[in-house]
Amino acid sequence: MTPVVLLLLPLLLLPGARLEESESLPIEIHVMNSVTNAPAQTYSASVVKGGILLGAMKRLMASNAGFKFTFEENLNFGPFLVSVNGLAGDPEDHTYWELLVKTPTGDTLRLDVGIGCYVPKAHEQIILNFNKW
Ligand code: B12
Repeated sequence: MTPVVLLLLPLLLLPGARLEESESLPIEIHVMNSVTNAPAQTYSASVVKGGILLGAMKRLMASNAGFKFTFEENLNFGPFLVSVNGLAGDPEDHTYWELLVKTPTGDTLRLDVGIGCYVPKAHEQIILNFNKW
């Protein structure tokens, strides 16, 4: 073993010196449509503790659970959610995907940031709601 490895070995063996594994928090993603009132779809997803909603959505899409979405980068505010499960918002129709969250206490709030900035908490229900502005 090289002297460097020998020096680092005690650090690696100390429990406190190990890197913490990222904790995964369960969340739900609901897809709703306030324009047509189509039945809602619910997906179980997970987000890394402190991680952004976009990451949870990408992971859910990659898991082939039947959920897909697209987004566009906005220079000022980051990713803008354009379509969910093949349905896209359309500025001409004044439709868009609204972001809501139902907290464990039952309140439904409108997110004040987009999917690239919102950090979900454990057991939150994220609602992607097709709506009109
Ligand atoms: C009008 C408006 C909308 C309209 C835009 C449609 C349209 N074609 O006009 C609609 C209703 C779609 C909308 C939606 C949302 N909005 Co908005 N919106 C605005 C507002 C009042 C004016 C934007 C504008 O016309 N600017 C003038 C034009 C000329 O500039 P522009 O760069 O081309 O504008 C575009 C972007 O602003 C973009 N846009 C609008 N909102 C958002 C939000 C996000 C996260 C992104 C990435 C882009 C984006 O759409 C505009 C038109 O293309 C701003 C307030 C502000 N001060 O800018 C909030 C604002 C940008 N919106 C905001 C938010 C939070 C949202 C939502 C996330 C709300 C929600 N919970 O659903 C959603 C986006 C969800 C998604 N699908 O990703 C926040 C963003 C804060 C942040 N740091 O992320 C702002 C700053 C308001 C605020 N203070 O809370 N919004």
